[in-house]
Amino acid sequence: MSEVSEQSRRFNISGSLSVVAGEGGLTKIVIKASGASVGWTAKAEIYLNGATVTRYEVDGKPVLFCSRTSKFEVGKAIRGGVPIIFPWFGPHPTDPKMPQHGFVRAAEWKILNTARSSSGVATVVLGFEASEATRAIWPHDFALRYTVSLGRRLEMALEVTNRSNSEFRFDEALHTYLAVSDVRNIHITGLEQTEYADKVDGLARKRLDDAPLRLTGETDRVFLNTGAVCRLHDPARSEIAVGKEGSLSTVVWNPWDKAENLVDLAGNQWPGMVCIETVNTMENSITLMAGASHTMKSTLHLSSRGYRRAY
Ligand code: TA6
Repeated sequence: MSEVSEQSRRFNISGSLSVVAGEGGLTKIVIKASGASVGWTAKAEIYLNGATVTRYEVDGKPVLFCSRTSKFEVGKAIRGGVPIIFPWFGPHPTDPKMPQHGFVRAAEWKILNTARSSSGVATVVLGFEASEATRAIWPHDFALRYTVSLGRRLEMALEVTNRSNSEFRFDEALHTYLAVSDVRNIHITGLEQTEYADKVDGLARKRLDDAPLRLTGETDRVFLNTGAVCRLHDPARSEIAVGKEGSLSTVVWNPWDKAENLVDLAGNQWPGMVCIETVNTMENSITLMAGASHTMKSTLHLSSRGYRRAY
């Protein structure tokens, strides 16, 4: 029996969830949910490669961006959706040979559990654990559990457990690519008056003023010490709220014309996306005691007429 068919047998939920072969033959989980009471339908897809949520739609409207030129290959990060960054954010702090953004976004995760609630919410739990290979890169024992719940909102919770006998410090991110009509016409609220490190200006420390954040060129900002909900306002689409728990950093990124240097984001796709990432990095990195766990959660909610705001 193939790996996919064995996982289908164990984890499929009729009418809600199926394990199938996706792009490049990579295993993906397709999830459907609907709210009979108020008539919404939602769909999501998660690749076991990096436990990457690559698709999230509400009433047929896409919330996430995934590059048309993304690779779908074993050991390669997917360009789009919600890659998981752990245990360092950005370049490795000391070794330039190490992969950017850690090593779990290009690793194969395992399905631990699937379920559907009486209200129609479908949940998948994925896992990834330290191994000899990871300890050779990052000398700590850890376990990750990633819980994705699809209902009217998409909830993604990353739990890190320290299985070492000493504390360790780590960065983490849910590196969310949101779909927009044109990044030059959107604005983001929720980060007003917030300090940030500007990665396009030598990490200079700045503070946003009272105006909503509008992007006018390459933007790569690490907002710090903020637990705020961010709202993405797009004149051509419904508002998207990015809520979070257990996270004090928020990153806003669009490569603008530098995207042409990214083979998996080529073809002038950059106007169609903006990253609003749920993060812990820099002075918000997490120090975890031996045996302890920490959970960071990101929630995406597409506002549309007739629904009360989740936040
Ligand atoms: O989150 C923003 C960022 O750190 C940018 O600096 C840019 O490097 C982006 O991540 C994408 O990184 P990647 O390694 O996926 O090309």
